[in-house]
This record gives sequence, C-alpha cells and structure tokens, in this order.
Amino acid sequence: ELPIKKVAVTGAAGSIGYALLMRISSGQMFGPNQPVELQLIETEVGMKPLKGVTMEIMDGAFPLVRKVTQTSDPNVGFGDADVAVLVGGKPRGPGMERSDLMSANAAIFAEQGKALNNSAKRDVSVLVVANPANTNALVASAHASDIDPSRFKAMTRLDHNRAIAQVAGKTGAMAGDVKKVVIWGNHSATQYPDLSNALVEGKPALDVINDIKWIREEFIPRVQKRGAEIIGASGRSSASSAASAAIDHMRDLHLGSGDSWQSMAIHSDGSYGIDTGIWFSVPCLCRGDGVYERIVDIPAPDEFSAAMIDATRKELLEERDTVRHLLPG
Ligand code: NAX
Repeated sequence: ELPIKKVAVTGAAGSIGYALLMRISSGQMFGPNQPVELQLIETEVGMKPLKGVTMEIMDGAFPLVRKVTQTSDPNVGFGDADVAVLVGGKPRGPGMERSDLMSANAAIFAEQGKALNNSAKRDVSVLVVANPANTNALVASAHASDIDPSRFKAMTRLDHNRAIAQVAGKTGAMAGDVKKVVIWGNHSATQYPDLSNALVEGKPALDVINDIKWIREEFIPRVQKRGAEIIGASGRSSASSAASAAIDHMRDLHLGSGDSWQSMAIHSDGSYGIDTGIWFSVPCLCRGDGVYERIVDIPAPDEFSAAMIDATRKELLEERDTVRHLLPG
C-alpha cells in the first residue's frame, strides 16, 4: 500500500470545501490507491459546521480516508502536511474597498505561510484557491522561507476549464478534443484566455473558429467574467466547478498529465518577460509527483496578446504593492 498522504484543507466548511472534500475522499484527487488523512482547518466560527462536514465524510465510509482531524489552529492543521489546499479566506463585505480585501486576505495568508513553514513537510504541495489567489500565494510563500516558492501555486484551472468549455460549445467538439488553451496572468477579470496555440481536434483553433470578433468580444470577456455570470443565474458562487478544477489541478500535478497543457499560476522566474517574484498563470506540463515545467517553446505573442498579457501583469504588480507592508523584509 502507498504511504498515507496528509492533506490539509482550509475553509473546509465553506461551499468549495464542501464540494471538494467528498471528491478527495473518494480518490479523485490522488487516485484510487492513495490513502489520505484529512486535516481540516476552519475559523472558530466555522468549527460547528465543520463538525457536520466531518460527519458526512464519515458517512461516506470511504476506504481511502484513514483519519479526519478538525482544528482552528493552522500550525496544528498543517502539521506534517504533504498537500495543502488553501480555500479559506475573507469574502468581500458591503462597502469594502478592493485594497481592504487584499490586505485582510494578505494578513491571513501571512499567518498561513508561517504556519506552513513551521509545521508542513518541506516539499508540501500548496494550492491557493482563495481570492485574490495569485497574491495570496505570493504572500504565503514570502512567509515560508524554508519551502521552495515552486511548491506554491494559485488556481487558474477553473478559468482554463471554462475556456475549453466555451471553445467546445462554439465548435461542437468534445471538451477532451480542445487542447493547448492558455490562461495568462491573474485569476481575475484581467486574465488573458489565449487561443493562439489552441487546437480543436488537432487543427488550429483560430482556423476552426474563424471568427476573431467572437474570440475578442464574446469568448474572452465571458471566460473572464464567468463567475459573475453564474452568480447571476443561480444566486450562488461557482463552488462545485471550482472544486472540480482543484481536483483536476492536483490530480494532474501529482499523477501527471502527459503532453496535455495546463494553466497554473506559478512563481515567475522571468520567463516570457514577466517580472520575477509574482505569481503568474502560464502553460505547464505536469510530470507527476508535483513536478512541472513551464512551456516556453512557443511563438512570441502577437500585438493583441502582448497587450493583454501586459495588462494582467500590471494588475499583479499593483496587487503586490497593495500588500507590500505585509511582506517580510
Ligand atoms: P465560503 O465563504 O463559502 O467559504 C469560505 C470558508 O473559509 C468559510 O467557511 C470560512 O469560515 C473559512 N475561512 C475564512 N477565513 C479562514 C481562515 N483564516 N482559516 C480557515 N478558514 C477560513 O467561500 P467559497 O465559495 O468556498 O470560496 C472560497 C474562496 O475561493 C473565496 O476566496 C473565493 O473568492 C475563491 N474562489 C476562487 C476561485 C479560483 O478559481 N481560484 C473560483 C471560485 C471562488 O470564487
């Protein structure tokens, strides 16, 4: 039997946590042979609903779930963790400015970065889902000096999946036949869903779609604002598709995804001319066991793409400036 994986999840009693935990428990994140120990982390107020979530996990009678713990102390919750999915954060309240939201979350992620540094495994694999996801990842990593920044990712897989779904809907292809879409930059409305390299059933997506107006005026804004569209329709946030994307991200990262491109917001190393030290979504190949490579062997972006990438880059630099007072040093 494989050694047990310790999986910490923050915000475990929230909407995404609720959808995510059943799927981790059933083996969809790490495969049908990987036993897990779930280390669930919530706020003090969240402890009561978390108890109910834990009872439901018990009632799933999942053979892979070996233990479930609940805590409001991240130092305990991240103890010896192999994996940490950071879903918990402060939502935007009435009248709250974007910069206040940034700072409130940066304070949470500074604390969680320190707790990861104190108690998680040195090669812990961290996925930040909570918004502002890219900048939260930056802050957490900055406070975890003993953990390599490459271990921290922010989730843009939902945006990536949304882009695939739109192209499949437009062309009639199956989602599995849409390849090499890329989400560049921030998990926000400035993200750039890019079809320049995309393939539909093996043919260039730009040729198959053959409608630049649709790409620029419908596809891009729809992917950028899909979250708001879903809230408008159902009155609820897109929690189950977000949980599904977190499953996809971690499964590909840990089990590998062959030659399939995935978008992940990772620590910038200066590739593509992006400033180092921000978390920027780029195309990656996932090799398994948490190992990934950036795909750099691609044509230079055209003028439109370069301007889109630059806009999201600028937003991420501004976000970093907003939380700079919470960064060490
Ligand atoms: P909910 O408000 O339903 O749940 C959040 C949970 O986090 C609550 O139970 C709360 O008690 C808990 N929490 C708050 N602070 C915490 C802390 N310091 N430690 C531990 N737990 C804490 O939100 P939900 O719909 O689950 O969304 C969670 C986050 O995901 C939000 O920040 C949301 O904006 C973000 N999203 C990110 C997406 C992405 O693609 N990266 C897409 C979906 C989602 O919008």
